[in-house]
Amino acid sequence: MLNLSGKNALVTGIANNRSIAWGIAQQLHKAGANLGITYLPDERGKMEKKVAELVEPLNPSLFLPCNVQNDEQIQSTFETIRDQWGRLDILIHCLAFANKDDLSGGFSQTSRAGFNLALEVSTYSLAQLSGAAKPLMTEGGSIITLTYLGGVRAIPNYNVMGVAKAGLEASVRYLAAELGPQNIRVNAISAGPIRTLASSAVGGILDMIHHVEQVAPLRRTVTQQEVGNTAAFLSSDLASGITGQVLYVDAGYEIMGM
Ligand code: 0WE
Repeated sequence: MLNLSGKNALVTGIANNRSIAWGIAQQLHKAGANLGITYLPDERGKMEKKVAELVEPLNPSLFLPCNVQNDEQIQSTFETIRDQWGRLDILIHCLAFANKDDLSGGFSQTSRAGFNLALEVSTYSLAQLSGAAKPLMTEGGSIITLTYLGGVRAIPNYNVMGVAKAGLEASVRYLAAELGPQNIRVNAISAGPIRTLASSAVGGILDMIHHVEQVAPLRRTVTQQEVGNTAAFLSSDLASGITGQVLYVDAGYEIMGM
């Protein structure tokens, strides 16, 4: 049986009850993990309140602000983990951002600033958080990130995010090679399209979901819970031989040619 009791897991990227990170946090909790949750702080503290209320039933023992564009917040997050937990076992990276303007029209029109922003938040942050987690994963560990097929294929409008995800998947391989000797595994889950806060802001997402429902072998999309179950598996000792991989949780869509 899948058992994460005694394991300390940090989950990033929960924005609301549709977040894939929320599906992951729920499944890690169900498997018995001790949770730390980070949120993206805003000026009015609205996000802090909203995420705190949402995660309360999971009894997180840490609840911390962490904007990956802010080095002090990252440092303070991992200092708190060291002081309060002593050790980290599981790091869940569910962070991405691009300017909305850069998720439509021509990729060749992406600005330098928009390109840098998307890769800083969506790609560099995995290396950054993994580097901070490394000294705390003293008994090995599991690092999991979320990616999307648009990192491997040209998907209309995904544009700069596709480049960011290609870099993210390469980062998974380099991090797996670096951290493997310390028994830290690094993998990505490539989720099929799901209606979330991020995807709902994208024009045409419902048409994409409809297309997946016609074409995917399972004739449906996947749920946050299914992604969460896969993350729980990859976090557990059941996946002790798996590192550097991109695992598709997409109802089979990726294998199809037509
Ligand atoms: O990775 C993603 C979402 C990425 C994303 C979405 C937004 C919308 C709102 C990153 N940044 C922003 N910034 C915003 O201001 N997905 C896999 C979901 C997604 O996003 C798409 C998709 C799919 C699927 C964008 C274009 C086309 C398809």
